[in-house]
Amino acid sequence: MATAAAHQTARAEADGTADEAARTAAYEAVFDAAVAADERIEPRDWMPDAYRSTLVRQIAQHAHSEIIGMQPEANWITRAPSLRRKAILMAKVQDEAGHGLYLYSAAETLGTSRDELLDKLHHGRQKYSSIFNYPTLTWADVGAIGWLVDGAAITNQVPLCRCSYGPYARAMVRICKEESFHQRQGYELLLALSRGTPEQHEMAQDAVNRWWWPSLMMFGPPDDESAHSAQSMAWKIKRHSNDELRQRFVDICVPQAESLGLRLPDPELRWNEERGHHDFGAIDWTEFWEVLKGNGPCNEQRMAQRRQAHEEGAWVREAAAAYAGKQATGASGAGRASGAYGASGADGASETDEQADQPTGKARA
Ligand code: FAQ
Repeated sequence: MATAAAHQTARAEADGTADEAARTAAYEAVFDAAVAADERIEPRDWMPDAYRSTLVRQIAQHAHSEIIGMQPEANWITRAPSLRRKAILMAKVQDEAGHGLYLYSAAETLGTSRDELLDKLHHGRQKYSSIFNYPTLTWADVGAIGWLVDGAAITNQVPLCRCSYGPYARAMVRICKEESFHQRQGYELLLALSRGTPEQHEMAQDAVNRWWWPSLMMFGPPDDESAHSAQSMAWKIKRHSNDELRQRFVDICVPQAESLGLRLPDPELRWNEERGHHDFGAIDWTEFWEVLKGNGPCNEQRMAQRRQAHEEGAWVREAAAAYAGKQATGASGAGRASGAYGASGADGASETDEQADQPTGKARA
C-alpha cells in the first residue's frame, strides 16, 4: 500500500538521521503528504501524538455511544407489540453491541485498551452521545430512534468511511451498512403507526416531537463553538463540519416526514430557495451543554445501568480470558486470531458509497 511504502522509505531515510528533531520532521512530512494525498494512515505508521489522541477521543466516545445507546431501546424488547417487532428490535440492539466492539478494537490499534476506555467512561472522564440521555416513553420512541437517531448517525458516519485513519474508516463501512437497516426499520415502524388508529398516529407524532431537537444536537455544537472541528478536518478525520452535516440531515428529513404524514416540530422550518436548503429554528444549546455536564433526564440512570452491567459481566470476562489462556498455551494456537480486528472489513469507501447509503425516505417491506 502506498502509505505503508512511503512510511517505510521515510523511516529508512529518517532512521539514518542522528538528529531526533530532523527525524521527527521527516516522519511528519510523510504523514502530511499521505493525508494530503487521501491515503490511509495505518496503525504502524508514524503519526503525530495529537492525531493519535484525537482519534482515541473520538473513537472512544463513539464506541461508548454505541453501547450506552443499547439501553433506551432495550427497555422495549419485552414490550414489543409482536414477535416480528421483538425479533427486529433484538437484532438491532445486538448490532449496537457489535458496533461498540468494532470501535473499541479500532481504538486499541492506537495503543489503548478497552479496559482503559471503559474505566474512563465509568468514571465520567470520557463522553458518550448526548442523545442517549433522553427517555423512551412509548413504543413509538423505538421508531423515532430508528428514523431520526440512526438517520443522524448515518449522515454523520458515512463520511467517516473516508476517515484518514484506516481501522476507523473500515469499521465505519460495516457500521453504516447496519445503520441503514436500522434507519429503515424505524421509518417503517413509524409509518405503520402513522397510518394506524388516531391514537397510534398521535403516539408517533409525540415521539417525533420529543426526538427531533435532540437528534439535531447529535451533530455537535455549532461550528464556531466546535473546539476540534478545524484540526480534525485538516487531518481528514472529519470530512464535513458539524453544521454542514446537521443541514444535510434536516434537508433529508423534511421530505421523509411528509411521506410519513408526520410534522417536524419546528414552525420556522421552510425551504430557502436562495440557499438551496431548509432554514430551521434555533437549537437550545443550553440544553445540549447541560446534558453533556450530566444534567440530562437520564444521565444518572444510563451510567448506573452501564456500571452495573460491567460488574455483572465480570464473570464472562474472566471465563473468556481463561479460555483464551488455554487456547494460547495449546499446541495449535487456534484462538490467537479470533479477536483480530478488521481482517475481513470492507475497504475503499467512496463518495458513491456515501450516496448509496443515504436514508431513502421510502418504506421498505
Ligand atoms: N454528545 O469540537 P466538537 C449512534 C463534545 S452513535 C456528547 O464539535 P468533535 C448509533 C465533543 O466530544 C452516536 N458530546 O467535537 C446508535 C467535545 O468534547 P471533548 C455517536 C458531544 O469530536 C443509534 C465537545 O463536545 N456518534 O447514534 C456531542 O470534533 C441508535 C466539542 O465538540 C459519534 O460519536 C454530542 N452529541 O465533533 C446507537 C460519531 N457533540 O471531547 C444506538 C463520531 C460534541 O472535547 C441506537 N463522532 N460533543 O470533551 C463525531 O463525528 C464527532 O466526535 C462529533 C463531535 C461530531 C460527535
